[in-house]
Formats: sequence, C-alpha cells, structure tokens
Amino acid sequence: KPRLYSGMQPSADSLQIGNYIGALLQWRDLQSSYDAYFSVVDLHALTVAQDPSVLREKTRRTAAQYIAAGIEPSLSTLYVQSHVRAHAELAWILSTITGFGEAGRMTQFKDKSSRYGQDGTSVGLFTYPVLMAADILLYQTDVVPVGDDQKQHVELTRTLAERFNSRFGETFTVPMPVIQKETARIYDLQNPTSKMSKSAESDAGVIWMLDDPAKSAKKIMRAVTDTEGSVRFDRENKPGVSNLLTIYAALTGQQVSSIENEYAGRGYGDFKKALAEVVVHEFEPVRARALELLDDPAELDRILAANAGKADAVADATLSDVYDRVGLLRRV
Ligand code: AQP
Repeated sequence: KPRLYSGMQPSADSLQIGNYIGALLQWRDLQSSYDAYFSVVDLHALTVAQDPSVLREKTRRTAAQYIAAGIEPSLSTLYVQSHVRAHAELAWILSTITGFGEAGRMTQFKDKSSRYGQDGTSVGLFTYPVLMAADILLYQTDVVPVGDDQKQHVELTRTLAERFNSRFGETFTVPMPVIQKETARIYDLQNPTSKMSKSAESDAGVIWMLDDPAKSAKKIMRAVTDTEGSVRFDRENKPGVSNLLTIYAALTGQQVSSIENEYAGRGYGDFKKALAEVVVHEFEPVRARALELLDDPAELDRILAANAGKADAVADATLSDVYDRVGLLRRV
C-alpha cells in the first residue's frame, strides 16, 4: 500500500468542525487504501507559547478525537510526534540543507509572525516547515493530504528531499501533496471570509467537536448571513450562507445544488435549524466516544505507546540511513 502521512496540532481542548471536515473525514476514508500515519504534532504546537500543564491533556484530547472520528488505531499508525525522537533529529539535519531565504518565503510564517511580533515569534516558528518536512520524509511518505494553506510546506518538503537525494544519494521518497477541494474549507461563522481556526480570537464563530451540542446549535442559529434571504451558494457575495451550505453538504454527502433546491423559497431560519440538527446528529456520537476514551487515559496512553513503537521502527531506519549518508560517525 502507498504510504500516507498527516497530522494536527494539539493547540486547543477540542478540534473544530473545519479540522473534522477538512482533515479527519478524509483521513477516515483514506485509511483503508493507504499505510497511513496520523500524528498529533505536539512538537509543532510548541512553536507558540503553550501552558505545560494543559498541553499534555490537549494532546490526549486530540488523539481521542482522531479515534472518535473514525481513525482506527489498529489500522492506521496513530501516535504522538514527541514519542518518536527521530522527528526532532531529522529536522536538525534537514535544517542544515535549508536556505535561510527559502525558509523565509513561507507565507504561513509571514502571517503568524506578523501576529506575534518580532519578540513573540520564536525561531521554532520559523523552522516549523523543516520539522514538517522531517515528519513526512521519515516515513518515506508517498502522499500528504493537506489543506491548500499547507501546500507550500509540502513543496518545500519535496525540494529538500530532492536536494538531499542528489547530494547524498537516493534516501527519501519524494512525496505528493493531495490538496483538499476548496469546498472542504470551512470559514468562521461570525467572520465567514476567514478560515475557522482552533486559535480564533473569539469562539463565537467556531463549532467545537467536544462542545455541548446545544451550544453548537445556538452558534449556527446566530451565524452571519445576508439580507437576500435565499439559500444559494455564492462564495463571493454570500460567504456566510455559502459556508453553511458547505458544512451541510460535507456532513450529509448531498450536493450543494440539491440542498439549494430543497430550501428554495424558504428562509434562512428553516435552513439553519436543519443544519443545526445535522451538526448535532453528527457530533453527538463522536463527542460521546471521545469522552469515553478520555475517561480511561491509561488505556489511551497504551494505544498511543503501541503505535509510537510501530512508528519508531520505520523512523529509526530512515534516520540511521541519513546519519550514515551525511557522514556522522556511528556509535559502536
Ligand atoms: N477551517 C478549516 N477548513 C478546512 N480544513 C481545516 N483545517 C484546519 N482548519 C480548517 C485542516 O485541519 C488540519 C489541522 O491542522 P493544524 O492543527 O496543523 O492547524 P491549522 O491548519 O492551522 O488548523 P487550525 O484549526 O487553524 O489550528 P491553529 O489555530 O492551531 O493554527 C489541517 O489538515 C488543516 O488543513
């Protein structure tokens, strides 16, 4: 089976519906056709300030939500990034073949660093894409399903793999990005031109996977729309309604056009109410399963440890090959 790698940061207590629709649902569908590696990328989360006492819990919660959303830990390798030491070690080696200017061109860094300012921006945030390259290359990954915001990082990963291979000999598989459809991008319900995000300043427009469903339903009823009154997809002129249509379509598997037909001539109230029901229906079992898993953290930790063991074996083989090729002396 071709190998697939993807991950998410444990940067909040709960994942949001954009993570679910844009990533988890696709991972769930892809996991049987690929040898899939899904990581909770806690080392990446450290690139912005985290409270140590809660980071651990967020990591567990993120892993529980992967499983609750249908990622099978017996089918896929579901593990915590920091459990596999090779990630940080390979990132160091790759950083030595990455140009400073090359890393400086990453648009996500430009966006995030402008948010945090010169002093609040860590060197780790700057080298984030190099760590991501290490994540992917360690497993000789063939495909990386990502949102279009991550496409540039996968391009850098390809460049680094090709550079390493040509300088030191064939070592890495050069991965292909699988970019999700634009329709899989979910926007903030209160600010429907910006992407819904775990770290949004206000959570009024964010639907959390682990929230009380009644609260999520209320947020949908209050979602920003427009004054036209017709349920019609038009991203440019009707971003709010279009976003709600995207969510509805993604969760029901219906075509946007058939939803438009169903709600033709009916108001936004009806449509929102139906969407709220769809969301509650989808997340009730996911939430219950995640909370059940979190009730037994020892069992969850055991699953994660077993999977880290599987990941270790593959990652160590790549790393020792890399160490040999760049000329590091073997410890005997
Ligand atoms: N709004 C979204 N619509 C569709 N897909 C989304 N993803 C995130 N937000 C949306 C996808 O979820 C995965 C999570 O990646 P991440 O945790 O590394 O961080 P991110 O992309 O930056 O997601 P967030 O929620 O906005 O997190 P923070 O606030 O921590 O930065 C990726 O596959 C992403 O495409």
